[in-house]
Amino acid sequence: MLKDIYASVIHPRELVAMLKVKLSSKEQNRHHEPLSKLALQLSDKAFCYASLNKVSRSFALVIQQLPDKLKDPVCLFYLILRALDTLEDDMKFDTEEKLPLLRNFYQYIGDEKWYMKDVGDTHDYRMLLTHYPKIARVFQTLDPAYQDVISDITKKMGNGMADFSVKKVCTLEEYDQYCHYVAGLVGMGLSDLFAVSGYENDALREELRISNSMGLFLQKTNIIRDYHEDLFLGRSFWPAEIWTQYASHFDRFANAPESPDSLACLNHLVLDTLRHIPDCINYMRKLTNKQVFRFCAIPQVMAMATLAEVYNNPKVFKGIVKIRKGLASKLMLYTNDMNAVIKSFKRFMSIMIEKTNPNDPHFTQLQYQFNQIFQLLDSNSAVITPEFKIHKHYENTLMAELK
Ligand code: D99
Repeated sequence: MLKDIYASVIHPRELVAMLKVKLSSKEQNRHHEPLSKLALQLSDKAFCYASLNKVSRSFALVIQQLPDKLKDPVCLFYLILRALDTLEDDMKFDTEEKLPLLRNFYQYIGDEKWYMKDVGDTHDYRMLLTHYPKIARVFQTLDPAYQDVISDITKKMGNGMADFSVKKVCTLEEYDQYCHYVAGLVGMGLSDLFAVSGYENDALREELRISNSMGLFLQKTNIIRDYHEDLFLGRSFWPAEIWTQYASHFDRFANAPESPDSLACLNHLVLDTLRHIPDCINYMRKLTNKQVFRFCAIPQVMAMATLAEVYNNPKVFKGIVKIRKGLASKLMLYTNDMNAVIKSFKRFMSIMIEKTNPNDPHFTQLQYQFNQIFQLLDSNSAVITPEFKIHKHYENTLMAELK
């Protein structure tokens, strides 16, 4: 926190934003006791929101933006996915035990007799599974239409996780498939929940590709950012089809963070992630409810800020690169409409353009992708104009370089 305050000395507006977010979140995270103690004191629903606060405070803040009717279904959706993710992450299970657990978990999400002791890497994740009956009881209070959406996504995700727990992510197709299972399905499930609530159009349920992209953009950004942590944990989600072009072993990048090959690999993964941005813009453009919009847009602009931070940044290979807390707070407070999203996306795209190394092997594709996104951000229509027009912004940048 102190580091963040120093950093915000040169960003005074971010200090204001940080304080506003801190004060606004006061009433929510009044729970400083451990979840084990809270579990005995709180009602089932209060325990669910206390768990959410413990597991991801910023997401708990984002969920507060939702209309009341959607808060509980989305909170339960998130907690149930976290419970499934905790089962997947726990290395104590051997495969023949873990596979049925993942594939069958969806059958227990409303079962108040189901729980698991001592599963999960941290106290808070262990508490989710130890006190799962409290989550199950709140799940039972949800409208059956919400229950059906959550159970359907949990079933598909559990099967997908089981499929990938016995194989590595190698090809780009497997990379997209894995991210579909763990994140794309979340985007699709949310489109269903938004439609069921009536706050968004039923047609959103048919928008599978752009709903999927909403999850893939966030997941792929996290996977790039988490290189060092995942290497340390002995796992990796970077597709071998990409990184083996730049190194013989995955830990090579950690040993040579500044090398052109390491940065070229990192930027290649960023290029693959940029591909999903047009779908995300088109998805956000379809939203009609302002609160649903904020719930969807805040994580997108935060991911965009993270992508700009990790791009061409050797620090990714040495530790977790996070955006300043003050910047995150500002994005959380001011991402109110599509114009704010367009402004933030342009800001972070420009940062990436400035950081682009002309000697990067993917320089041309990167420029093309940046240009496509700029055109889409400037156009009011969702369709990208066919001919490859050099965008005004580019002309200036390229002209400057050519001089
Ligand atoms: C997620 N994901 O927000 Cl996918 C998970 N933070 O990143 Cl219900 C579950 O957003 C649900 O602490 C929703 O660094 C989401 C996405 C989402 C999606 C599609 C449409 C709308 C929203 C998250 C949750 C955490 C999150 C916390 C983050 C800072 C920004 C807010 C942080 C996406 C997933 C599945 C990739 C983890």
